[in-house]
Amino acid sequence: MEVANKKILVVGLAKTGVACARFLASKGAQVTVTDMRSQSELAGPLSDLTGMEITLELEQHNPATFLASDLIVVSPGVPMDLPQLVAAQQSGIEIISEIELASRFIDVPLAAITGTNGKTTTTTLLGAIFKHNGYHTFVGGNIGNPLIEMAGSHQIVDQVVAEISSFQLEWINSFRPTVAALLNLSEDHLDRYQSYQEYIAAKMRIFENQTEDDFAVVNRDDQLVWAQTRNLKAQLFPFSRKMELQEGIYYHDGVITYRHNRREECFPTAAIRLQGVHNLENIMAALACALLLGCRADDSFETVLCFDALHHRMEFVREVNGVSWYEDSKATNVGSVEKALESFENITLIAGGKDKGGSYAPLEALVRERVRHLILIGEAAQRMELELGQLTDTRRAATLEEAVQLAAEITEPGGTVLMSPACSSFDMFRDYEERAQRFIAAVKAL
Ligand code: UMA
Ligand code: ADP
Repeated sequence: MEVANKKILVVGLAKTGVACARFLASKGAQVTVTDMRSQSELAGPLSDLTGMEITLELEQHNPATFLASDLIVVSPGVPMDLPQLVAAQQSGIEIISEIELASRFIDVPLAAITGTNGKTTTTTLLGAIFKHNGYHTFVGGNIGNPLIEMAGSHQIVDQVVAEISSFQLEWINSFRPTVAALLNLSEDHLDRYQSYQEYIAAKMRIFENQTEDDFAVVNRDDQLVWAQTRNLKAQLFPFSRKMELQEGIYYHDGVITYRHNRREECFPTAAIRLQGVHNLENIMAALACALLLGCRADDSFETVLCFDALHHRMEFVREVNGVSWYEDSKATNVGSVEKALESFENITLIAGGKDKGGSYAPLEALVRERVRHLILIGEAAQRMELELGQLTDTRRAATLEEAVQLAAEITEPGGTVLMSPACSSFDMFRDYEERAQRFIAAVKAL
């Protein structure tokens, strides 16, 4: 792709915008960056562009600039229905996402992981497997570092592992992973999409440009995922915890079995450190991607055995007076909370935060069976109480610290206090990490 001397507009100036602007300017493009935030709010990102010839349009998105561009590169946080983007699209101007731009400059195999939950865990594990197999591996995407950083660097890379969100898939047109994995689907981001179907359609685009030379690693046990896979062009490579597969990877009776083209590899799971059935799924998906892309079975499984849970994903904090405290701040949707509730009994659940618009009804049975006390915080508290409040002892707390105090008072010895919010954190905290740290501090202070 030739970008030199092209007029390119980068929309959004956070991590993605900075990385795209730097890359495009270094390739000789005429770059303009636009962001709704003010110069003072953007001091950090702007300092990363110091000394570069880049035009800034801040505090507004000028429609004329959109219409005068040869190409527009959109950050994931910018909604598709932004009127200026709609107008530019109608005028036939090419609009792409950062992963689309990056993929045009990547000429090594790309393993891309999506799904509502488990992306970061699976991406991190897969990256570690490739590295242990001796590959120069770049791990990036939604996990935190834009893929375009790799295209712009001079490091040697022979394998890319990318965590991919639905937002990033919105503006692709040739993005084509060698192996793409879809871990699961459940309601999320309904504050951004008009419908659940629209969210699913965005996720499915990860397979859109694959051919029969590529692989689609998909969750055979997730009926919604499986139902979407009928017309994929790539070779289907399912994973399952529930059924034996002739072609694919499955778990049965303490053993993961990988079968591909009459090759079989078996991995006993007893010594794996990652807990929870959902992590078994993440491990199978990562092993499938790795082995399909040429990794050795023994080195790959060695990595799995050494791999610990990432922070803020069902993490043990401490035990106080016979009560175990767990922090699961990264559980920002109902699907992840389901897995957390399946992992414990006799639970005091601290939940709530910024409502993403989905239904809490999928939690009903688990709340009835396993949650003794429900403590609700944040903007979503009222709606969660309406949907779940009649199923168990339900209370409200004004702050996370108050919720921790209340949980300490009412949880019986032998019980588990679990902070697994089912919501994003932005109503009360900077992000899920700050929510996690505040919870940990309050629990340590007990
Ligand atoms: N903005 C505008 N106009 C708009 C909307 C936003 O100018 O109409 C501006 C904002 O003022 C801000 C910028 O656009 O300055 C926001 O950009 P961004 O939200 O895309 O932020 P980045 O820092 O570039 O982060 C993005 C991903 N963010 C989102 O998808 C919301 C990061 O995923 C990702 O790590 C990063 O690119 C690198 O690829 C975060 C995330 O929350 C972790 N992802 C969601 C999730 O995991 O649930 C999908
Ligand atoms: P993502 O990057 O998709 O948000 P993470 O690996 O960060 O995924 O995990 C986010 C939340 O989802 C955590 O609460 C974690 O315990 C839970 N989780 C991890 N893997 C899965 C899975 N395969 N299915 C459901 N929940 C999962």
